Amino acid sequence: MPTRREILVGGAALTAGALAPARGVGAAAEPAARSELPRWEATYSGGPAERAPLEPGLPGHDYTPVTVPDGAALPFRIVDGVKVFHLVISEVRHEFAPGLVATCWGYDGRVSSSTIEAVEGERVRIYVTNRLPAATSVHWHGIYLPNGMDGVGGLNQPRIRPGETFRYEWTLRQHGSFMFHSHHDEMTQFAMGLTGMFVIHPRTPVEDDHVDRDFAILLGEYSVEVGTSRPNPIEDRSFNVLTFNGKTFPGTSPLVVKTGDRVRMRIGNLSAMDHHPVHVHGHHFRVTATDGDRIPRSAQWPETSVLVGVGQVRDIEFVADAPGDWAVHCHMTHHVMNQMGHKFPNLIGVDARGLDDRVRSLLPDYMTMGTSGMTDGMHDAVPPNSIAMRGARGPFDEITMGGLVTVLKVRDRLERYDRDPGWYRHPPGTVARRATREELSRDGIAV
Ligand SMILES: [Cu+2]
Repeated sequence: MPTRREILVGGAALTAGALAPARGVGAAAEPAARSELPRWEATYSGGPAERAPLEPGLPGHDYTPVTVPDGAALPFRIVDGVKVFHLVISEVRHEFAPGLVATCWGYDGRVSSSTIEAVEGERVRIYVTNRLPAATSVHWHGIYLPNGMDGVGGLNQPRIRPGETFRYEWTLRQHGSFMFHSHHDEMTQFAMGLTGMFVIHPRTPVEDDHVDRDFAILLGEYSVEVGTSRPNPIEDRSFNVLTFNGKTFPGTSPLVVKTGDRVRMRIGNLSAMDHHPVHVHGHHFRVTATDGDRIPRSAQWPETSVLVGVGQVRDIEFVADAPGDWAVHCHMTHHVMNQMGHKFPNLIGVDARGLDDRVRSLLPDYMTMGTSGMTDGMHDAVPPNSIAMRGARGPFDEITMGGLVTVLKVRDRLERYDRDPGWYRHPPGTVARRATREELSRDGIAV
C-alpha cells in the first residue's frame, strides 16, 4: 500500500491507481520531481535529509539576531564549516520575579529562556551535556532532521544519563520559529524548566519579512507552592507561576520599540497544560507564521489576540505606530495572577473583618480574599520566598495583574532598545481621569 506521503508526492497520477503499489506501476505513477510539486506537498519533511550544507551564517551579516527578553541566544563556534553549540543541562537557581527564587532545571543556566539561533542551510552540531541527577534527551520541535536526531528518549536514541554528553548533528533545511525541549520524563522535565526556542533565519530574504524588532518569547507555567523552593511536577491544573521566558510579572522585562518599528513576536508555548491567548493592546497584528511554515501574505489574518496552543508557535507582526505603554498579556484571567491566586474562599460582599486574625492562629499563611475582589491590599504581606498574587506599582496606581504580563513600550524618541525607558509620558489631556461636576452637569449625567 502506498503511504499517505507517497500518495501526496505521487499526486493525481497515483490516485487513479491508489490501491496499486506506489512503485512499479508504470511511468505515470513515478513521483514528480520535488521542485515541480506544489508548495505544501513539497514541504512535509523538507525533502531529502542529506543535503550539502551551506556556509554557516553569521549574526549581523547573514541575519539580524532576535531579541530574547530576560534570556539569551546560545553561543556557538564554527569548526570546519559546522556551527557547534554546547547545551549544558543543570540545576539552576532561578528568579521568577523579585522575591521568588526556586531550584529549577535549565538549558545553559537559564529556565525556559535560552534560544538557539541558526541559519537555513547550515549544518549544526549540538553537544548536550547532562549535569542533572536524572536522565534526559532533547527534542528539536518542528525541525526537519534525520529520524535518529529527533531526540525522543527510547524511541530515537538512548536516554542521556547523568554525566553523559551526546552529539546531535544535522543540516537545517527550513527557516522559521521552532522550539526545543526535553523528551524524557516530559511531565517532570517541562515542569522543572527544560524548554527553549530554536529560531532559524532564512538564507535569502523572504518577501515582506523584514522587521526592526524581532522578539522570541516562550510561554511556560509552573507550580511553586508557597513555602517550597522547587516547582511541583505533579501539578496539572493550578499553575501559580506563569511565565514569559521564565519570568512572571512584575519580573518580565518590557518590550522596547520605536514608533514606526515593524515588530515581530515569535510566541511559543511549552506550558504543561494550558493554551494561552496572548493579547496585544493598542495595535492590531497579522499572524504571519506558525512552526509549520510562514503563511502566504494572502492567507495571513488580522487579530488582537493570538491563541498559542501547547506545543505551538505563532509569529505575529505589526507596525508599532501608537506611542505608549501597552499591556501584552494572556487573556485568561487566572493566568494573570501569581502565587496564592486559587485557594481562597469567595467572600465578595461579606464583612470579613477580623477573620484573618482568627484563622491565622490555626493557619499562619491564611489570607481572606478581599471582600470586594482581589485588590484590598493583598500584596502587602506575603510569606518568605513568594510573590504577591498580583500587583505591581504602576505610574498611576497599582497594576492588578501578575503572571503572563509584560509591557510593550513604544516611544517616539529612544536612545537604545536594551534599556527600560521608564513610564510613558502622556500628552496633556489624553489620560482618563475623574469627571468634574461641571462636565457631568454639562452632559446631563446624573450620578
Ligand atoms: Cu494563559
